[in-house]
Amino acid sequence: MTHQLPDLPYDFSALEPHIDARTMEIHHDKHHAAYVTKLNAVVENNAELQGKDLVELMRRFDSLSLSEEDKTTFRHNGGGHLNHSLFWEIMGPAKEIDEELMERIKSTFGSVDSFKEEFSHAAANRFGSGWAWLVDSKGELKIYSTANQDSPYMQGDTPIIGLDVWEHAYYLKYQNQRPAYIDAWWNVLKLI
Ligand code: MN3
Repeated sequence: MTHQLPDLPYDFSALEPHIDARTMEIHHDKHHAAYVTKLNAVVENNAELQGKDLVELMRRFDSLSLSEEDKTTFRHNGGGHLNHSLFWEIMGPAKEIDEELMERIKSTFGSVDSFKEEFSHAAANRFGSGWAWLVDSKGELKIYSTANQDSPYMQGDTPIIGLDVWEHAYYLKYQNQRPAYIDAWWNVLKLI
């Protein structure tokens, strides 16, 4: 197997009460695991995807010569694997403030509060399933959202902070209250 499900770097319950243990367990053990399984299946069928770095492949997604069906499978599951692998790492039960990132955020968005406001707006207004992102885009910080599991690497950007706003990320605890989940999530984002 080429790609592997990373271990969660903390217990399922570590992000309580903001994200509940059952949601974390299903999200990691079922959803993320399924992306990895389907990614490995499409890699196995396409030599073009074998032995290559996933980020590198995603950066040149448009030029991949897979069948349309395999390209869609790779987009959803390669993106899903990359996005969730980052998501687990940027969260934690205790803050580990990234001072350099904080300074960049302040100089780009004016203040941490205005950054949070703009990011939360992008997350709340992503229609349907997707992600909100803080990315490095050619040296500049930018906020936007993507649909489904589309990765910022597909447009040449590097994701720094990503928030999963698929219903599977919050529905057990927050039901249809996505803004309440977004508000709570800032408590478990360890970087800022
Ligand atoms: Mn998810």
